[in-house]
Amino acid sequence: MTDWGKACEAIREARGIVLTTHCCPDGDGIGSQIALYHALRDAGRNVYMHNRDRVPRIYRFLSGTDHVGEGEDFTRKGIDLIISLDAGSRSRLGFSDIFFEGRTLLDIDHHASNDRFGDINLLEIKACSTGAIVFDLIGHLGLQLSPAAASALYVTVLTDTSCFRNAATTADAFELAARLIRAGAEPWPIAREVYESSSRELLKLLLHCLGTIALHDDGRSAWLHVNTAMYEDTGGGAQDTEGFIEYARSLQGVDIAVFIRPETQTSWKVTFRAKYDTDVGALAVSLGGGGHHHAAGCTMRGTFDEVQGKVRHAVSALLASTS
Ligand SMILES: [Mn+2]
Repeated sequence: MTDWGKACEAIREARGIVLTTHCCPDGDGIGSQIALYHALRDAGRNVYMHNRDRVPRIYRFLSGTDHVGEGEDFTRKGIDLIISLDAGSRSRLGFSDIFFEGRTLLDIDHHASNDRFGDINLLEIKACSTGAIVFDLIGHLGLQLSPAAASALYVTVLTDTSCFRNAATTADAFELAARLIRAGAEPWPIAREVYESSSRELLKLLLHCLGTIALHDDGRSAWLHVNTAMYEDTGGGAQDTEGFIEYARSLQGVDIAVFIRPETQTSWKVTFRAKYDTDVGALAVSLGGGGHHHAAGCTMRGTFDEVQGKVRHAVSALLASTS
């Protein structure tokens, strides 16, 4: 049972609210944040947005993104409620302890691996996106859904269903999309912004990345990576790599796709996608990360070869157990 009462009460009673999402934010994190911001702001509430990392370029067309603060420091006074959107654990937000001190933490998320890190947890594992939970929350709070908020929520559904293709693509997801369109979201312009506005740097980086494609496990796993040298060569960066992994999953016969990119100087971000029933969420958890059944990830320390070796071992073991 989802405890809407506690979440609504915390929001109604808060003096100041900050909305935040995970590091390297995606369309669901940003869209959920922007939508809830508009709904609360339109109701005259004292609400702010702050993330550790920048809003990716492809989401900056959403109205309100220029009000999103960034960086590890958040010094605004009078904030007594933090709302975390689309993050499965507190560490995914990327802030130090001081950010959380003396503030109530409301965790709104749909990741199966969510560790209930909030003082209040609004978790709907079956929701197609965190935005779908935000949509219901806006209704429970009796707030208005403006066209700007509807557009932001449409982005959450579009991106977390991989354009209405993956396992999250349910009748509920289509029904929500229809309601958002009736509330003012425009599917074609939004799809153009998100999927048809790539920079040249992104395409150059993709070219490098596709050159690394490797098949293992008798063609059941496909591997792609980028590295710092490729960023320097192309002018592209980590934020351009969202979706690269889909090229690995697109190969016939591939069950697990793996994408590896630098996270810091000594660690790597490893992303997993599954095409059939293999549980990459559990795989990511076993490697210290988390996520969904078909889409997950983790961060691992070491050299590229060390990290790739460990992950290859884990993927091979998982595929051997399911063949
Ligand atoms: Mn999500």
